[in-house]
Amino acid sequence: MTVFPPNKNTQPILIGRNPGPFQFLKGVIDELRVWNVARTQAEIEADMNRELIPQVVLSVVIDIKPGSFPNTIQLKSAGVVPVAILSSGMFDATTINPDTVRLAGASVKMVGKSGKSLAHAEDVNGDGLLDLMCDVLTEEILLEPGDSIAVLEASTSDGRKIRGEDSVKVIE
Ligand SMILES: [Ca+2]
Ligand SMILES: [Ca+2]
Repeated sequence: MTVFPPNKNTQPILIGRNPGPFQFLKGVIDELRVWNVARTQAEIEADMNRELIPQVVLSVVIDIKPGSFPNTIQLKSAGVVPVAILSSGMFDATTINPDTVRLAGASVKMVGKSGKSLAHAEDVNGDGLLDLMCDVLTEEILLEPGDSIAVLEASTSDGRKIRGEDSVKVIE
């Protein structure tokens, strides 16, 4: 790719066009980026080899307090809130890294000396696909009384992002 103009000046930046006689690039320009610092060859190469489009976040179905409704969250309780992340034909919830799970900011409770996340695979909704059951710490939940939606975000072990939400009834 030709960088033009090569020197610092007050000329407008041209992209896909020559500064002289009107001459336009015959082609397509994609993933254009402008930096306010000079970049090294290595940095440019690293970017070229990396996925630059924003990562697609996969929407998944979650069930806070499986088998129960409304999904009451009592903020001052010291316990945990169980949440199931459901698998589908498109998505295997057991590929989620439990350490990355955040339900309204709250992480999965850790147990044991090695700090293992309190999560396990279980077919919560009886569709034959194993889902991921997690117990998140109530004290970490960033919701207020009256809030009606809780969002869960997590990543799979291969780095894909997922997001799901469920209704909640938040009380003091
Ligand atoms: Ca529920
Ligand atoms: Ca299931």
